[in-house]
Amino acid sequence: MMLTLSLVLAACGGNGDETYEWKFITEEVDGQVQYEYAEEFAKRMKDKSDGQVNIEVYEFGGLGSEVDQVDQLQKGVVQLAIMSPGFTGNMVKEGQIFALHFLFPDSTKQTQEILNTSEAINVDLRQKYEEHDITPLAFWTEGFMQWTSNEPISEPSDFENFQMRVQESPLMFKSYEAYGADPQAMSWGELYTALERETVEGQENPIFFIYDASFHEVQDYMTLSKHNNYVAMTTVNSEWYNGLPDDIKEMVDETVEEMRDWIYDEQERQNAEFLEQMKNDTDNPTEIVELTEEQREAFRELALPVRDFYKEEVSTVDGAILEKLQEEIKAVTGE
Ligand code: 6CS
Repeated sequence: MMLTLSLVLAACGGNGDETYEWKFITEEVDGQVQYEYAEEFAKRMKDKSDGQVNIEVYEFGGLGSEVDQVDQLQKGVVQLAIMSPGFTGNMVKEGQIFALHFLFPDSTKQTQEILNTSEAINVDLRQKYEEHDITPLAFWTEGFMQWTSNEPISEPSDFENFQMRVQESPLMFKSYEAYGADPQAMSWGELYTALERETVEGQENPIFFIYDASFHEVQDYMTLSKHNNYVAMTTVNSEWYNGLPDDIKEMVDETVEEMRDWIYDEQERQNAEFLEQMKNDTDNPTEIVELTEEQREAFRELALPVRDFYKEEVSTVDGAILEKLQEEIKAVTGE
């Protein structure tokens, strides 16, 4: 009887004296959005647990490339990770949905609302990740993606044979091939040098990242294209997460929920502040060009058929996740 009782207690709640030491990796460095998320998450968990949960946050670089980090989460070397779906493109094929240009609304707020509530993403896509021991607990935007280059980009023909850096996702290749570009995959750790040496001619990222990673130093133009949103995921090792005592797991879930608004405001702030800094950086002048709606439309037209490619060639469930997501997007935008 006593034994049964203690087994039940062990399954339901943490032992009050027990301490937990977890590792949380991010794909960014101190100050950048993902890293700030992990630091704030760690702080909240420590406070809530009265010091029982200690999370060590790792900057990008120390534990290998972004793809290496995916492997470390799967193996449980680390328990938590902020992960960009682009780096799981060759494994969780459905996750490449976020590589489709002009899919989400032209509003980060509405995009975040969809990311928070979508069943296609939070149930169906989550399941696809769980097949690979990765549980995404939240999906969130780091802001609109923009292009940088050394020549202006105002129409698709400007991408003709353009060496474009992308992440490890076949669908990102497709998206840029649709504009006539020649994409190449690499880690962002190698990107500054590649741009400097002109191994690649351009890249896409949110403004805060372009400025903080100093890509503007080795690029002359930033095109405000808003062709996509940068989506990141808060992920945990599935087996580890499912084995947590109930009270500790609830604390994790609650903190994930609290972080949604917190990180939304953080990325808004960083993207706005770094845009101003870039405008005022006379040592490294960058010409900032905003595409008109008409100009964006020309890219959009070429991007649309990539959705069929996703449904027919990429998706393992005949595009069902994309179809559901498109309905959910319509419900939010009313279009
Ligand atoms: O371009 C990249 O690969 C990087 N960009 C961001 C915004 N975060 C991390 C990622 O690895």
